[in-house]
Amino acid sequence: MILYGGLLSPFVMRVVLAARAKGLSLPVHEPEGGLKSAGFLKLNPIGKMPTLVDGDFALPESEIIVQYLDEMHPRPSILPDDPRDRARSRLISRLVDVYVVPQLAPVFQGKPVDREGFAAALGYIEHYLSATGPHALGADFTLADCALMPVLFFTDALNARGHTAELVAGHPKLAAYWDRAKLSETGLRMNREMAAALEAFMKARAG
Ligand SMILES: N[C@@H](CCC(=O)N[C@@H](CS)C(=O)NCC(=O)O)C(=O)O
Repeated sequence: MILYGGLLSPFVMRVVLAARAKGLSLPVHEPEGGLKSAGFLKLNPIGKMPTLVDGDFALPESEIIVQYLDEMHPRPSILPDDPRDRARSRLISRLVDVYVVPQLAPVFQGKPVDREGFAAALGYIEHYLSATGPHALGADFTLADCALMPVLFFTDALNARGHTAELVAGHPKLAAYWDRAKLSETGLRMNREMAAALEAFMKARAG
């Protein structure tokens, strides 16, 4: 299996974290010729990362890729056993996609952070987080952590642009979660990889 994409993408990192948690080896490669090349569009007509290639099967969309990996390699599962916790895990991932990521996108286009909108999106996550941790839903590392940790990287990395770390600090469960998660082995590795990818992105953009 190969995952096409770059580690700065929170969607790519979601899949990478899930694969690591499951003990799967999943090399990540930037697509040769880029996301909009004819060759890549044959694999994924949406022209976005991540795209998983497993033999003759190519699959887009981070959430669907994580589900595929989980069904192909069921143990350890990336979802909790309890149906309500499973639903909560999927919900946090959905909330990240629908409410948190759209708050990050304008910052990459040089626009200011919508502090009110960002705080509201983080508030939705806060509501569903475990009060005890260590992970998003409690004892087990799940899909919710895979979705959440990469976007929390950006709240630190982009703090200078919009005091986004302060917005996290305004949500006690989320702040405590992120303080723990970023010091975990998984979090330290992820932060190193995303920081290196962000630096490379900024350098390339500066020309
Ligand atoms: N819903 C998709 C979102 C994927 C996505 O937007 N990826 C971005 C990188 S973070 C991308 O490939 N952007 C390139 C483009 O839109 O041209 C998923 O979960 O995989």
